Formats: sequence, C-alpha cells, structure tokens
Amino acid sequence: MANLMEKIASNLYDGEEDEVAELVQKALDQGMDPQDVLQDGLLAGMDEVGKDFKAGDLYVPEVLIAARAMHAGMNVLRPFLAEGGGTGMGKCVVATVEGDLHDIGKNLVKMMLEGAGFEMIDLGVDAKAETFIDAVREHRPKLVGMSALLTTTMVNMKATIEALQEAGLRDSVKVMVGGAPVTAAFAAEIGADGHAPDAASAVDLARALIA
Ligand code: B1M
Repeated sequence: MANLMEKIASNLYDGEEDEVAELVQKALDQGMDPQDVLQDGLLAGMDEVGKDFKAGDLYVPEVLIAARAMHAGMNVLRPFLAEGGGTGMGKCVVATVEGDLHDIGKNLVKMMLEGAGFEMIDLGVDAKAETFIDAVREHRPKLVGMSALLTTTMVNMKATIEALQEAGLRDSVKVMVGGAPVTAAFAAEIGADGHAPDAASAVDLARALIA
C-alpha cells in the first residue's frame, strides 16, 4: 500500500494525470480509505511540489501540470469524499478571493462540505467582493467560505467582509476562511466567524457555525 501511495505522489509530481487517476482508482479498488489516498498519495505529492517550487527547482508550468494531475486524482475521489452526508444543511457560497488563482484547496473544501450535506455554490477563483455580494443576494446562503493561498491576496478576505457589511448582508451569513497562509488570529482580526486549517476541519466548523 505504501508503495502505491508513493507511486501516486511521484506521478502527481511528474504531472502524469492519467496515471494518477488510474492509481487512485486502483487504491480504492484495493479497499483503501479515500481520506488516506488523499493524504498519503495526492497531498503528499503536492507537498513535494510545493517544496521544490519554493526552492526554485520547479517552475510555474510544471506546477500547473502537477495541479492538473491533482485534479485528475481528486475527480476519482470526489464521489467517495462527497458521499453519505445527506442534504438539508443549507447553502454555502465558496470561492478563492480576488487576485488568487489557487483552487485545489477550495475544491477539496467544497467536496467535503457537499459530502456533509451543504448545497455548494462555487464562484471559482479570483472572485471579487462584488461577486460574493451578488451571490449572497441571489442565493441567500447560510455560509460564505473564502480561500486564499497568497499573502498578497489574504487582504481581499477583509475587503470582502467589509463589502458584505456595507451591503447590509454581513449579519445574514456566517463567514469562514482558510488557505495555507490564513490563521485563526488573522480570521479574528478581519472579523470572520471562523477559520479551518484543512478541509475536514472546515466541515466541523461549518456545522458549528450554523448550529
Ligand atoms: Co502557487 N504559490 N503561485 N501556484 N502554489 C504557493 C501558494 C506558494 C506557497 C509556493 C511557494 O513559494 N512555496 C507561493 C505563495 C507564497 C506566499 O504568498 N507567501 C505561491 C506563489 C508565489 C505563486 C505565484 C505568485 C507564482 C508566480 O507566478 N511567480 C502564482 C500566483 C498566481 C495567482 O494566484 N495569482 C502561483 C501559481 C500557482 C499555479 C497556478 C502554478 C498552481 C495553482 C494551480 C491551481 O490551484 N489550480 C500553484 C500551486 C499548485 C501552488 C502550491 C505548490 C500548492 C498549492 C496547493 O494546491 N496545495 C503552493 C505551495 C504550497 O502550498 N505548499 C503554492 C494543496 C491544497 C490541498 O492545499 O490550498 O493549502 P491548500 O488547501 C488546504 C488548506 O489550506 C485548507 O484546506 C485545504 C485542504 O486541506 N483550505 C481551506 C484551503 N482553502 C480553505 C477554505 C476554507 C477552509 C480551509 O474555508 C472556506
């Protein structure tokens, strides 16, 4: 099993999307827990990509290809991660904030919340404050989730919360934030209702916020 997880991680690193999808399917067929496949295969591979990207050993095109392979693996896992939660938890608008194109974490959070029974409205990446406002007006969600992966775009979470306030919508929703550089202290500082460090905790937080 460990060998299979290593293969998933190394094929993800190399951007081999078909192989990653096949190996993820193989792991599931062998009875592995989808959460373990996510953590020990896909996320382990993406961690290595992140380290080498930071060190300057990988460049944006290579990281993009690895991200494509990550999505291929996540697509195989999707029905398993999103299964069994039932429905009726209400709507949640989710997006990566303005200026930020990273969507892997946001997509994972979306999948897990779907699995927990939330109806997800995904505004994609690079979502401006006005895009959130329009979606809140249209869909009347219980929750708004914002993701940011860049220290330069985290500030747009604050701008979005301020815009919700100015539009008179802040009190109608709970706001949760996350993403690698986002901390609980930052969430409190910008007036969010909560912060989750990973997709599984995002489910616990979402449930607690609407309870
Ligand atoms: Co970019 N990038 N990137 N990148 N990238 C990082 C984030 C970086 C840390 C790499 C590094 O230098 N080590 C660095 C940011 C540095 C900083 O801000 N301090 C960086 C940079 C600099 C950049 C560019 C500026 C590079 C350039 O162009 N020179 C550029 C910016 C583009 C832009 O957004 N405007 C850029 C571009 C890209 C790609 C497009 C090539 C690609 C993204 C592809 C895609 O997403 N479709 C990419 C990638 C893949 C990464 C790394 C390698 C991996 C990110 C990832 O997907 N991780 C990343 C390095 C790293 O993070 N180690 C890096 C896996 C994912 C599952 O984790 O997103 O953290 P994460 O999500 C977690 C939690 O954070 C949490 O749950 C998830 C699951 O557990 N979470 C939430 C996330 N959102 C949440 C929301 C919630 C709750 C929890 O509630 C709503």
